[in-house]
Amino acid sequence: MKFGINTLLYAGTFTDQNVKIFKKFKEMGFDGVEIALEKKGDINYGIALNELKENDLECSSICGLFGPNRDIRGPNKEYIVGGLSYMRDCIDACISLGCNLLIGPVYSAVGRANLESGEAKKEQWKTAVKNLKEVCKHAEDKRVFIALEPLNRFETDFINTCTQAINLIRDVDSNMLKIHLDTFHMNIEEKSSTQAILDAGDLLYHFHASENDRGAPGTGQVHWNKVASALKDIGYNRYIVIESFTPEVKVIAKAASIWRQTEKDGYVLAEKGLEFLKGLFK
Ligand code: LER
Ligand code: MN
Repeated sequence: MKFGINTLLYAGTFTDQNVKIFKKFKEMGFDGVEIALEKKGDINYGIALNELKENDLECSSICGLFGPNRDIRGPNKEYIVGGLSYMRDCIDACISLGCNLLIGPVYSAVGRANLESGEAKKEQWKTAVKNLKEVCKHAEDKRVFIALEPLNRFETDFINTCTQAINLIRDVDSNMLKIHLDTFHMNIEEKSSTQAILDAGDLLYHFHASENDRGAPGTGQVHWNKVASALKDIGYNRYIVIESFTPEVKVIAKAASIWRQTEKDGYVLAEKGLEFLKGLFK
């Protein structure tokens, strides 16, 4: 098992200035960094890769999040174009940073959660399948996997559960498309997080560790022993990335409804969470 940390804990828009933080991540004991890419051009990939190497870290994954004007499930054509081009940029970022995994809810805009008619939903499903097929061709050429993350009901009305993600992947029918599960979202949406992990099985390519209050893993109500045992059962040995947010990083605080501090700061949160996770998988 390898452990990573998502940059959203420290910066909404990750830029060249933020790479200085990698040294601290290494000192804390992380193996990798999950870089949240807001848009192409925010980071000089050469500088970031150099800083990762200097600190004996790797880029575990690129975290893709669609803002309001990027959305591949339609019907807005401009947003589809924006979403597809952003996904291609994320895949290219993966290549430049020596990683082979784009993760996150890259099927719809975060925060798009409405009551839709059955007909509208069916159309959106078809549109998402068509567009994911297209993006998967690019992913296949570049040998980059895409792991789709179900989100809770307040952040999307489209893919809330592992079963829905499996159905979408089945319809897209590409070997490049995989699943990414997050303990925070599973805790809200799944009947059983254990069952969701078992159902994902070999398709599980990425995992976010986040407490039920988005605080440090191990400090809240998530059933971590059951989660760990299910991950062991499916032979999961990829990255477990701590994903958490603080109110200081305004963009993501709004998107993920983070209104209060759960720890003194992001460093304490990451350190506490990592110590707990390492103990859990010892
Ligand atoms: C992204 O990984 C995630 O979990 C979302 O809830 C962020 O808004
Ligand atoms: Mn997540």
